[in-house]
Amino acid sequence: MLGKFITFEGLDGAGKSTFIPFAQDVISRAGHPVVRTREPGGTAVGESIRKLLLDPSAQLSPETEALLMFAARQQHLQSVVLPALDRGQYVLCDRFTDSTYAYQGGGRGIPAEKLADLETWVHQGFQADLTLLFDVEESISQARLKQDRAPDRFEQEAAEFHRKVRQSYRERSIQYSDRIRLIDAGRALEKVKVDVEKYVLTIC
Ligand code: T5A
Repeated sequence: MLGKFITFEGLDGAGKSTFIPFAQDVISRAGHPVVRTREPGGTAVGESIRKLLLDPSAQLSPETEALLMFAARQQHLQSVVLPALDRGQYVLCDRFTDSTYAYQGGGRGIPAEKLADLETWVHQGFQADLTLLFDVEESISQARLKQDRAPDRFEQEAAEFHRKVRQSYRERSIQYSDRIRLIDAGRALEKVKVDVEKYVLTIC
């Protein structure tokens, strides 16, 4: 692969969307072409799946939820991410497979081995070059979520769900310390930016 794949992870409202444009600027200034995308989504099919997954009225079992995440991911990887990397672009992705382990694994209780089977099938060995994990207490991330729109299906989950998701993320950051950089996202924006720039520049 000529390009680099950087993923952004964390609880809903942790600050991913705030810092992705900043990371994009850092990479552009370093002279690399960069594109942004997201999961679930990033393709027409993926965005349709996203609507279903986030719809609070959708009655989905945890297994259906996980399979839909990986279905959207398969489409996204093959038609957007891998071609962009082949062209030498830096791809910034708002959420990726760590979200599935954290939300469907940690939050919903699907065993990691089942998710790993799907990951093996869909990823075929592919991994992010760098993952920035925006770590923040669930009470802070919940308070940051936009008040001007109704919560989606994940945002409306109880605090205990978000606590388990965070715990799962933190465990993965230890297990995959070669790739995942944990950033204390509970601090002021300017302090978080310093870490984002520092870590992004390590692969520029
Ligand atoms: N999902 C996704 C799964 O369950 N499994 C999967 O495999 C995948 C891929 C997708 C949902 O799907 C689930 C997880 C998600 O619930 P999403 O589009 O990623 O949803 O939505 P959210 O994570 O909910 O995205 P948000 O935009 O709501 O949250 P962000 O991007 O983390 O937060 P952001 O940047 O919008 O910040 C929220 C607010 O906080 C402020 C910002 O200005 C903003 O107002 N803020 C700060 N304020 C003070 N100090 C700081 N340091 C701040 N950082 C941000």
